[in-house]
Amino acid sequence: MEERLERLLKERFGRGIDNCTKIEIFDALMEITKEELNSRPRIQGKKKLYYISAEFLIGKLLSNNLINLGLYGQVEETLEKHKISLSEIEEMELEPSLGNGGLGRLAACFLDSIATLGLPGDGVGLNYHFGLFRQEFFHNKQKEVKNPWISQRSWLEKQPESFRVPFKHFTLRSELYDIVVPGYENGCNRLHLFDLDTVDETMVGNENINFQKENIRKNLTLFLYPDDSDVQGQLLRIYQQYFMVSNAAQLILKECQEKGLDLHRLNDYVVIQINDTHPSLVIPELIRLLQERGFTMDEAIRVVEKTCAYTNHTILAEALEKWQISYLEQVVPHLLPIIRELDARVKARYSDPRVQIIDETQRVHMAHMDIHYGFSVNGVAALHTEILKNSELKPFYDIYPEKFNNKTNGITFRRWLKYCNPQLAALVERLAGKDVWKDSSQLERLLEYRKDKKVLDQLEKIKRDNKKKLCRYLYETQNLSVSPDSIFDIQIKRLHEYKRQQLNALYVIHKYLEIKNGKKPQRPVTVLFGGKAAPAYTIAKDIIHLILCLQQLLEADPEVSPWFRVAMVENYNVTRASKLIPAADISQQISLASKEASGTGNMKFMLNGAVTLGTEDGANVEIRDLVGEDNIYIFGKKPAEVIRLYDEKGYNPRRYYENDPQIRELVDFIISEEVMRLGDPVCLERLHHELVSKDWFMTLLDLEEYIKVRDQVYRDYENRDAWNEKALVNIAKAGFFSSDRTIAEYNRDIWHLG
Ligand code: 26Q
Repeated sequence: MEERLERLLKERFGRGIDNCTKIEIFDALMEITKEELNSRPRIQGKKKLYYISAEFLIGKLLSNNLINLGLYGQVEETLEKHKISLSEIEEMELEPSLGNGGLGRLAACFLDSIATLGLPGDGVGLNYHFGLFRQEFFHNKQKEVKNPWISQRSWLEKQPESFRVPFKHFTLRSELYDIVVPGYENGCNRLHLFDLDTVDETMVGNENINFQKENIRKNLTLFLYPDDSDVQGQLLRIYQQYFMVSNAAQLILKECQEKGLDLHRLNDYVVIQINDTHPSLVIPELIRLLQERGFTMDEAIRVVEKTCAYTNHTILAEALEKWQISYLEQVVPHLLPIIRELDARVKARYSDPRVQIIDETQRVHMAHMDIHYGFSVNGVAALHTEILKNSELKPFYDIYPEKFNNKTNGITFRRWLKYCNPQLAALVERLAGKDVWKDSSQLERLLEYRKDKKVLDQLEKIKRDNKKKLCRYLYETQNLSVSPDSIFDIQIKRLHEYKRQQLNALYVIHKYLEIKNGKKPQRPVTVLFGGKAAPAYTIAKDIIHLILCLQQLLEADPEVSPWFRVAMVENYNVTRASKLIPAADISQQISLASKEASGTGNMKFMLNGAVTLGTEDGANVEIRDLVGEDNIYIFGKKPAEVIRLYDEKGYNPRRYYENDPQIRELVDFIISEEVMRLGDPVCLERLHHELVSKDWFMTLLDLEEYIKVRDQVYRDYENRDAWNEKALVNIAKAGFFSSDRTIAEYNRDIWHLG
């Protein structure tokens, strides 16, 4: 490796390793890695998966690719000889932000596992030039700035493919860029990202993310939609979705035709996984393209419905996509006869208005189309799938019980342990064997050591080292000073009311007031937040504002800051996640029960030895069942009670606010003089009013118990051996949450590849 690197650097820059800049070394390593990637075999098989997704939150790729290629150690050693650390070189890589959060990161973990299991399966998505915005804090508020990530040095490789995508008023010609996806010690698949060569990056100003929504040719792939709360520019979203799926469908048919396959048996050779409803238009588009190739409507429908499978990621009604027919007519009028035909067939069979594709108000329900015209519908955690079957999608479950199945999410252990926590990875390898990277169930072998004081002390030391590293990083990048001797209590995820960062903030207020009243904690605590809010999601931004004001208030208070600190990490992304998670003691997973489909951060924390403080929601339920009540802290109303409260409209926050003086004190602190002095009274008043008069996600309902249990967590932390044992049990039981397991289940129950 050393020779190869030296040779390349000399060739390219005329200098050796010792005289090259970090960016030059990065360039050379990327080139070597690309050569290696392209020399690995493409994974082949009779049947191929196309995982279509509007998001692939892949993160930086250099280290990940080196690990999967088995070259990480060699490169690290070579650089070390020259007193360079691979992590410094890695900083040169820009992180692509091609996803919002969980759904996009899941797609990235899945690609890793699909290739690792040797299954033929490619991802298909869009090449957003700026992806999701970069978050900056300014006057205690979130500011959105554009995030260009494509430079001369990128993993994208231009492909010869190009397709014509027809819209109402014009036809666009696509371009295709591929990113090679290596399996861990296995062959490669690909991520296909479609783009347009007419996209004009100069449409976007320097210090903002504004652009004209009209000129599709110039703006189609500029940005990723920052979630569902941005109601502006819905037409552009439809343009993006159709562009993505038309290209995907044409690519699929082209690959089949090149192999000389009989399209009437498409489902023997192809399976399409529809990642949430964002790619749902692939169903009518594929039907249209098959009709162009001589199929009757009946024939086309018959084969498409055996080819497409749908994954649901949410039960929030407001996040389910429903498009006005009039909007679709303005963008893709040629799909409407097909969508109307699909709807007519449903209406002829079922009179229940809840299962129609086109409703009385002329909106097209994308999920309904997927369920009627796909062969599989899956939820992403056991509880989530049960809620889909028994309430959210019950009328569909009654019609098609055989289509419904659960696939509990997972994460790739290569990135979320081996790469991000090398010390723990080494200990795990030593205790459980090197096979863990391919067989995650081996982690259970750690259980033998649950009473082994030496191992428990090693765990404690590794955690402290990771905290120290994080402290250094936070200081260098954001000028935040926190102490590695404090408890690290972390909530990192997109800002959303249902995820309840506001509940965490109310606890911070509780602790602040307690310390001001002379009650100091036994040990200092550092509360870390991280997460972006959708630019149009006002209350989510108000919650960020509150957290940042609290950070400033506590920081400036010499009575409080030695004991209790709060910090919000700027621009939370995959890179920052991989630094925060290994340093966590406590993992905050406090969504309102029934609302978080699964969560995957919860799994990453567990794998890295953090203990969960969470509600009975999403995959937290499965974590609890695996580790047992002693090794997790569960609080709050249960899913069934919450669902009942919604059904009966039985929750009124004002009752809690008025009847419980402690709750009132905490909520009113949001608009206290201390906080109002630091912040924007409009935002703080609005948040206060929201909590008292609406509180749609029932923060106040769980507040009292949350405080009680969280206080208990801090007390239990003081019994260091017992706590380290909890950490060990969490790591040992995390094997189930490997995305290799998830993908093996998708393949066994849905895809049937190879
Ligand atoms: C919808 C319409 C218009 C514009 C944007 C959207 C949109 C964009 C992104 C809707 C939803 C998303 C993202 C959803 C998401 O990330 N869901 C998460 O998926 C994870 C993986 O399954 C789960 O673990 C999380 O519980 C779930 O919240």
